Amino acid sequence: MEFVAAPARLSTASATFEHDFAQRLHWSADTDAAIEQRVADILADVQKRGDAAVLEYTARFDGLQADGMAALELRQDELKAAFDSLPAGQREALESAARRVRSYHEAQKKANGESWSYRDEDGTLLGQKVTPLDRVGIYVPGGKAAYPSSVLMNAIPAHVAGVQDIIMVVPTPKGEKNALVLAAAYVAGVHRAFTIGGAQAVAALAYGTATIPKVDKITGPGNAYVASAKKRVFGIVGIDMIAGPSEILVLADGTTPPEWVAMDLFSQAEHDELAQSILLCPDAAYIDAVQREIDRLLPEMPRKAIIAKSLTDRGALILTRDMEEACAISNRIAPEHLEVSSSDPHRWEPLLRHAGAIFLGAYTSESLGDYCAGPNHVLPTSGTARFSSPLGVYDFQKRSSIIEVSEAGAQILGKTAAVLAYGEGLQGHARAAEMRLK
Ligand code: HSO
Ligand code: ZN
Repeated sequence: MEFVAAPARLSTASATFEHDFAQRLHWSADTDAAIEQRVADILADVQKRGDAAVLEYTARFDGLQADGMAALELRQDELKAAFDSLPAGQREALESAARRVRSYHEAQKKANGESWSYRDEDGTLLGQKVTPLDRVGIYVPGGKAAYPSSVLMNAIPAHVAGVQDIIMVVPTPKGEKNALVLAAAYVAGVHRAFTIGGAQAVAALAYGTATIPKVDKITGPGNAYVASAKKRVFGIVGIDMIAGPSEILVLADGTTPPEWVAMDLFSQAEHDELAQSILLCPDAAYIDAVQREIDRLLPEMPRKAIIAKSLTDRGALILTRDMEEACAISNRIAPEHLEVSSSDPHRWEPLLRHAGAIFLGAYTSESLGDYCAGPNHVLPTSGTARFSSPLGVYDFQKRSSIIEVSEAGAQILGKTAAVLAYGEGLQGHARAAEMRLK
């Protein structure tokens, strides 16, 4: 079967641009009512029956029969054995990626994850104390999206934050374990791991069962059932974000070899038929060259069916008037990954405000960021980069305000507080402040 990847060709100079652009970018926020109901039922059942319900769903949905929950736990020696079983090349790659991801997140913690305080002139101390979460759950998808790199990207920032108990869950259909996922858990320092998945795993982590400890926050990607379950348990536990299909936007000035750009578009298109790959460029001949490379390279790709569908249904090659306009459109899209494929990327970077991660220069392929550059690959999608940030150490920390009012400080603050408290009709508040006045 022959596959064709035909991304939409748009031009900002065209009279129909706004309409065509809106159609391409459209995100359906529809949720499937049937999935919602099934997830609600599973959550309620796990909350009520605990381990017994988790065992039943795991047998039913994953075809994994176990006598008891103990059989679904992956012990540390099994994680280590998985690591030892890998070829040396894979072991080294995992360790070197983990090292770089760790260094990046340690720098992140230093820069914006430390406690701080200051004293007023009257001796009053004010500050903020940063503490790690006690226990987090990391959801790792099984099946076609079982990514060991995602184990590193979730567990390492948790570790760097100082989380003492990192619990991983990974669906393991028919009990077939993914050695790379287990090995990544070992390298990243996951404390406990269970071969469970789906809404039942999210429920077990959120409510706790006799075997699965209740966590404070659940992070990690998952399918529609997992996403729905995470939304429903939010409030009982924290969650990171609800990640949509991958996206890449390449902003090109026409100086990068077009085959590099074509392959970068493929790199996210191959994740998912719903993934979105977009090229913005002011040079029409260059856009033609990229399309030629797409046609030439596609037949070589093992995932050509997914790539062809993703590019044809959701992809776009957009001709802009100039690079400034390309930057403005990129800001409107707020992509998950933004490549500035230019000989002068620092000229454009100041114009770029909304993106999960910005990759500067022709050598910075997005795929390096997915694995080993260092920054996190869990990023806001579907335009949410307008208001949210990459997964980071800060997602595994929380902040407490610190207030220590001196005797002198209480004389001033007490009067202000009392006035406002009487204004709100709250005597107790006012008098608590006034009692401390001399
Ligand atoms: N690009 C994906 C992450 C990933 N890529 C994992 C390869 N493996 C999400 O942004
Ligand atoms: Zn990727």
